[in-house]
Order: sequence, then C-alpha cells, then structure tokens
Amino acid sequence: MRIATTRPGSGTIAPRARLRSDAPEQSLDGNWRFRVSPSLRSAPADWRDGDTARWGTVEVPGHWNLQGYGSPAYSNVQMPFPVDPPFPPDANPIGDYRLDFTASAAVLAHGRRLLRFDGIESAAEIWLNDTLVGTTRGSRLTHEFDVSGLLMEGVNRLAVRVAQFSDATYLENQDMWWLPGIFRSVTLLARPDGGIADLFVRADWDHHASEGILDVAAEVDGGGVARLVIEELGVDVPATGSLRLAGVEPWNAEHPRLYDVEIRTGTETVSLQVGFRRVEVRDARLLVNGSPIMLRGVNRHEHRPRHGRVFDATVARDELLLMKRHNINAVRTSHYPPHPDVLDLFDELGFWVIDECDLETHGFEHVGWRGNPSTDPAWRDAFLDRMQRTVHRDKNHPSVIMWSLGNESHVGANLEAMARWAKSVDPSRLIHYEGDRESRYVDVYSRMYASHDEVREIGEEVLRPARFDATPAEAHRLTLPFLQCEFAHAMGTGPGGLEEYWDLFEAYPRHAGGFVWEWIEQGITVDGPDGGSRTLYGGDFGEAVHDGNFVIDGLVDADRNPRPGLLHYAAVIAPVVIDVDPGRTSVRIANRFDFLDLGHIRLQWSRVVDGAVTASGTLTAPPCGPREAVTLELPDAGRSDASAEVADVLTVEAVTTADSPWAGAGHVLASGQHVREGRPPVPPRVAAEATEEGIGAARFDVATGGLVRLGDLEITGPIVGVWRAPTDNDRDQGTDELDLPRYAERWRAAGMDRTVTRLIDVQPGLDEVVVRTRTGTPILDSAIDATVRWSAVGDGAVRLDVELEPNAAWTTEWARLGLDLVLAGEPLGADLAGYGPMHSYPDLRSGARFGWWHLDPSELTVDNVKPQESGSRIGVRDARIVTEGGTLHVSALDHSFALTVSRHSRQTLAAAAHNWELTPEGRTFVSIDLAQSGVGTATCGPGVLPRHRLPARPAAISLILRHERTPD
Ligand code: IPT
Repeated sequence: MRIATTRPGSGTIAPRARLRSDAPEQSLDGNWRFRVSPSLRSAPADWRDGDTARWGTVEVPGHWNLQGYGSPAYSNVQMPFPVDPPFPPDANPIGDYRLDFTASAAVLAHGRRLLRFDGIESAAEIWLNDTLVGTTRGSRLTHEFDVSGLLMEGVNRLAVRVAQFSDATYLENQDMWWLPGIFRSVTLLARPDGGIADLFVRADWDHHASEGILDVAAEVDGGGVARLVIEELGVDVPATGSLRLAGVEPWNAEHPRLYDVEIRTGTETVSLQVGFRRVEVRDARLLVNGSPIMLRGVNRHEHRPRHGRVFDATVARDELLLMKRHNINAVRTSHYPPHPDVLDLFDELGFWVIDECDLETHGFEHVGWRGNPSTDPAWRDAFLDRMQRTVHRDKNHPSVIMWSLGNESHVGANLEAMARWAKSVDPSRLIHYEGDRESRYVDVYSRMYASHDEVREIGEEVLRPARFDATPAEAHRLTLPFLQCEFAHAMGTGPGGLEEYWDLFEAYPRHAGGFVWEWIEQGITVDGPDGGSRTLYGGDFGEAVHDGNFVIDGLVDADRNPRPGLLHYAAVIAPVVIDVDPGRTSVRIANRFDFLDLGHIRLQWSRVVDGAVTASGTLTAPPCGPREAVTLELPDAGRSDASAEVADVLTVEAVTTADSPWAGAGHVLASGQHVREGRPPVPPRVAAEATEEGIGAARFDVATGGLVRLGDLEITGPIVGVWRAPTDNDRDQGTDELDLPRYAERWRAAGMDRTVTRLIDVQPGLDEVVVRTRTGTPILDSAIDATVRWSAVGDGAVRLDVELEPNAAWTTEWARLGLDLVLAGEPLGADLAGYGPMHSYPDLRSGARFGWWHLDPSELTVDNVKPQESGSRIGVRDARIVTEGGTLHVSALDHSFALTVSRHSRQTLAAAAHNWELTPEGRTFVSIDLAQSGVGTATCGPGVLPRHRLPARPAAISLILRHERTPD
C-alpha cells in the first residue's frame, strides 16, 4: 500500500451527483472482520485472503478506535507527528477489513455495478476478489469504483486496508479528533443500461419576472435523452437545456419551498427536490432572489460522543430542528462535506449552507507554512480532486449557496485552481475561502474572529468614496460582501460580545452575518469506573501531542443539550426585535426576516407585578413586510405605577400561530421587556442587643467579625471577593490585548485568588454593629476596605449596609466585586426575582428576561466539562437559596445584584480538570456581586470589551438577610 504520495485516490469513476435512484442498491454496512496493526511494515501480508478466524470485528460504518482498537487523539493546529510531507509516521495504525458477501440478485441482474464508499479516514486500498479496485484519498468524500467485471455470483470477498495516517493527513488537519476507519456507508449500486450517470439541475429564480428557470444537464449512459417530470406542475419535457416556469414559488431558508422532480429514462428514474433561487453579489451585498440576506450561522462538525463522525439520521434531523428553534438559519459545514443526507435536511428545513471542501493544511502554520501543499504543484491534482468530489456530490442542493475551498490552508496556486474549476463548472454559487487574504478568487470577503472595531471598519470602508490609489485587488475587495465564517468562540462560559457583533452586522449593508464557532462540543463519552459516564477531551487518552479541552467549544454539549450561549445567541439573532418604550405607551416591532412578513406571528403581552400576572392580552399588528418595522400602541393596563415592591414587568412576545416542522404553534420567537424596579418597604430597625458577638439573629465569629449563624442557619461570611474560577476565556489571551497576559494569569499575579481578610474592628452601637475589614492581596498592597453596618429589622431578619472602598494600589481589573457567603449543606435549589433563567454576565445577557424563576440544583451552575465559573444571574432583587441546612432569603433594598449559587468553591472549580472529578463539598457557595466583568471570547477573538471590564472602584449595597425554614 502506498501512503506517501501527493496524489488523489485511484481507480474511481469520475465524481458525480449523489442521486436517489430506483436502480437496485445493496448496503454492505454491518459487522466486518477486522484487525489492526501498529504499522504498515508489521501489517500481515495475507490480509486479503488469509484466514480471519483470529481477527476481531468492527461495526461499519464506524471508527475502530472508538470500538476498542486503540484510542482517539485530539489535536488542533499541531500535527501529531513530524511535518515531513508526504510521509506519515512509522507508528501508524493500519486497519484491515474483510467482508465476504453475496451480491443480491437485483444488483447482479445489471451488467454494470458500482462499489461506493462515502467516507474512509484517511487512506484506503480496496480489493474485491483479490483484484485491486482502487485507492481513496479525501476522508469525507465519496469514492465510487466500477466493479462490473469483478462482482460474481456466490461469495465475494471484499478486503479494505485503511491507514490511519497518510499523505492525506497533511490535507486533513482539521480541529477535531483523529478517528480512522470506514465511518460512512459502503454500498453496491446496480447501474442499468441507459440509466442516468450524472445529473446537474440548476434551479434559478428570476425575481424580476417571478419565474423559475430550470437548467438541466442529464448524462445518460449510452447516450439518449431523459425526460424531466414535475407532476405538481404538469411538466414532462426532455431533460435537456433550459426551461422557464411561471407560477412557481422560490426557495429560501425561511420558506424552503421544494418541488419534486423526476428524471426518467426507460431504465431508471431518479428523484430529487429542487428549489428555485438565485444567489448574487451586487453593490457589496449578498443577495438571494434579489433580497439581501443575513446569515445567522453556526459551524457544524459531525460529532456524536460515542460514535465520532458516524451519521445517525435521527440525531442529525433533531439537531437541525434544534438549530431552527434557536433562530439559526445558516450552516458552514466545517470543515468537510457532511454526510450526504444532511444536505437533504438543509434543503427541506431551510438553511443557507456554505458547503466546505475536505481540506485543511493548518499543520504547516507551525513551520511558517514551509512546504505547504497549497503552493506545491505536486499536490495540485489532490486539491482539485477534493473540490470536484465536493461540488459534484452536492451540486443539486438549493441550500448550498457557496462552495468553500476548505479551511486554514494559507495561500497558493492549488487553492486558486480549485476556485477557478468550481466557478467554471458551477457559476450559480459563490466561492468562499477565508484564507484568500487578497480576495483574488473568492466572491465574498470572509474573515474569522475579526474584532468588533475591525468589523465596523470593514462595514465603513465601502461607504466611503472610492480611493483613486486603490490597487486592483483592493478595489475588487470593496465590491464584496463581508461575513465572518467564524466568530464568537463558544468555549466555556461565553461567548461574550455577541450582541455588539450583531449590532454591527445589522448596521452595515455590506455585512451578511456570521457563523459562531462552533455548534457542538466534541467531547468523547466513555464509561466511568463507577458505572456512570465521563466526557473526555484532548490528553485524556495519553496523547503525546494534544490541545486539551479546545475541542469542547460548542453552543450545545456533546449530547446536544443547549448551553446558555445558545440561548443568548438565539435572542441576539431573533428574527423579530421587540422594543417597549420606557413609558409603556408603545412597542416597536422590527421584522428582521429577509423574506417573510409577520403574518405568521401573534404578539402577546403580559404585565407581571411582584410575580403575579395583573393583565395580559394580544396586540393586533398591521402588516409588516420583511425588514420593515411597525409601532403599536400598548393598552393602559400594561402601564406601571409605583406600587411594586420587587418589580413591575411588561413583556411582549412574538409567538408563531401555526405549527412548523421544528416547533409547534405558540413557539416564542422573540421577546422584549420593560422592567421597572420596585421599591421594597424599608423595614424599621427593631431594638436588639448589639455586641461583638452579634445583633438580632446574626451571630458573629469574634475573631473575624463575620457571621457564624443567622437564626438557625449555619453561614459564614460575607467576605469580599474579586476573583472568579477562570473561565476558558479568562485562561486565554484576547486578540485585542495581546500585549497583556491572560486574565487568569493577571489575577493570579495580583493575588486575587488568594486574598486575605483582616478584621479592623467591630463597633457595637446603640442599635447596630459596625464591622470593618480589610481584604488584601498577598505579596502586594492592594486592598479593599469593607464597612458593614448590621442591624435587626424584625421577624428574625437583619439588615446590612455595605460599603466597599478599594485603595489606589489595584492595577488589575477585577473579575467581580462581591460578597461571598458559605452555607451549610448541599444546595437544593433557588428561587429568584431577576434575570434568567439561564446564566448571564454583563456581555452575555441578551436571552435573559426578568422573571420569578425557580432553579433546580442542576440549573444553578453549568456542568462544564472543564469546571470553571458559571451560573451568575444578573439583576437579582430577591432570592431564596435553599440548602440542606436551611433557606437563606436575600433581598436588595436599593439596587439589584448578581447572584451565583454553587455546589463548589471557586478554588475547587479552578483546580479540577473535569466535571467528574468534582465531589460534593457539603456546603453551598453564594456570591452577591455588586459588579462584574464581562466574559468576552478570548479563546479565539477579542477579550472583554472595554465597556464591560471592571477596574477597581467603590460600591455599596443594602440587603436584608433572613433565615427561613426550608419547606418540607
Ligand atoms: C479556527 C479554526 O478554523 C477552527 O477549525 C477552530 O480550530 C477554531 O479556530 C478554534 O476552535 S483557526 C484559529 C487559528 C483562528
């Protein structure tokens, strides 16, 4: 087997469209005989015909290293072996597959038969009945072989040798697990004489004439002309040339109207669904069917936590429905074509798709792009072959609006050749490649992780008068629309700054939106020793080269449960924007659909005062076309008065009136609120003995001046805290602050994680006790002085008036400024009046609504695979924190706070590498934050935007604390 060439695979028939045909097919999926050898040299010579009695078995499709043969490995940009192209290392698992099968009579009835492989990672040699059929390169690409003369009646022997690493690995260095094997289906196809060898149906939409145009090229085996039949339209014509169709509807992602089309010859019928649409660039705008579109996108890898990149139809469908429910309308198939059936789902459910070729040479970045295959003529055919397989397989899908050459392969003539080839074969779609920094052969200007300032500048530059000194390349670029193929890195707590990005995308006509990196966390699930399961990431399998938890960076976890980031993103990209005016006399409804009017939406409103609905109703909206806005009057019953103690909230929601494939009628698309904070009654002080040991229900530790008990509740604190358990983003360096160390390091250097509190004094007065403390950082002299006035206010409650005053020595921004309390017992939940239900931070709050929320213990914080700070709720006015030891009721007298309730201390979280390492601590950790820093998206992209940072500053708050008996 040759695994160090620079060539594409061999022996395949020319790449062609994936077609649904009535010709016989036979799946060869199932259990195959299997053995793995540690290297090519040590692999057995008799693998094709020797005895397999001592071999094991594997499931095809599947990855062998997820089935007990070796283990997976994760690396991102770094190559897992020396950069020595085109050579793989000697230590290179070689999987030998064998299957003895009988071809079905239906397949054998036809003289021509094909053997199709939809995905083998990374290189394979295929033998049928001891004859070499061919080889494959391009793991996520289809390879078909003509086995007409080889397939026999009786038992056939298929032998496939797969190398985990090969020359192809240099072209497939995507940020994901290394998962070898035959991981997509294997199929035998009968090819009838006079059947349809290939088909390219371009369904264009003329938006001036409101007509569809079908451009059909059907290649019939042995010549001849097929017929094209669209029963719904009464069309039955020769399948050749161009056909105009009046009275049809166009396809778009919001209204994915498809028409069933059949192409028939005397011996074969293939069926497909066409959607009429036209993709264009005009005046630096991205247009479909004449209208500008906004890509509300995600990058989608194919991943299942126990099966890797093996396709499951139900999982894939549910996943896309979940995207639709969260307002996502676009997918970049990062960084390879997905399973072919996913394209059907995109067409059917309505997604704008950037279909990306299986290409990434990112490993060469670490050697200064020396020897990058993109520039080397020896690899040219391999590059072209990959593009051809991508385009041909998926060319009939209306959802695909752009072909992407690949990801992170720097620059080079081979990339340009791919672009030119694709454009010549399919001028109906745009070419995307982020790496073409000069936009020489692309149709859109695409970037990844450009900062907010840069996004603004890119929007501005096309609005300025043309520069006479612009180079031709610059002048060309100024004609292109802009998108971010990756932005807002969804790793850990985050991504912060989404709303600021979206405001810019909306503000500039050039901007066509972007794709969050990434949709799914690619954790691998294994059984734990205790019977439970564990999610693992890079390094957990003992890899010598790995990138740790950088593979855990999705809007949904590996089992596709939404992370809070998805809920905030859904709100940011909501297709309806609802703004209630502060006087509550009117509400502005902006329709951000690109094609739909708001006829399918009902607007319902409700007013909630201190947790009780006092009025509600439905608003009648006048017609509102796409990208238009209307202002509606609000009923008097929605107005606020000054009577609320906690809050008076008016909420207006846009809900769907009819079922859709992804959500039942009544699905909330968007909401807007006006929150008027209430004025809680100020409880009068009651007479109570004030001593160094406490006042009222509050009992102090005389050594620290802090609480030991509140009524019957065991509680310690408050202690001033400015640190958080570093998030993934805190542990990385934002592209906007490259001159500074990462937050986590700065905080540690500043001693913020190890502050020490000293009691200055306790001064009992007539009806209050004043406790003064200084919280300082070790090694340094930065400190915060806290003055806490305690008084008794009746009913067993105490009042605290807190003033926090930092000295001038702080040079590092804080994570937060808060009061930390520790309660006895594990947390049992919380009820709060504040923003929720999901967690929120100053720059990650778009999805949060003011409400009276109940949180179960599992909802208090986020079960991040790598533990870190999470779970804050901003704008809290009132909260009950329930633990095994009792209930603490906290309410704000003057202004709201951010509340975090956690089963684990920040030190514990910061020290743990995995969630399954955490064990119960028997306590509940509560933080009442007066101020917080944002979270940013520094793992890739900008850190916390300046306006969301938290430099040292004084703060004050007044609170009522009370112990309540935990209800049974
Ligand atoms: C970018 C990659 O395109 C993507 O595959 C992923 O690795 C992402 O980063 C990080 O998770 S490339 C990066 C160097 C900007």
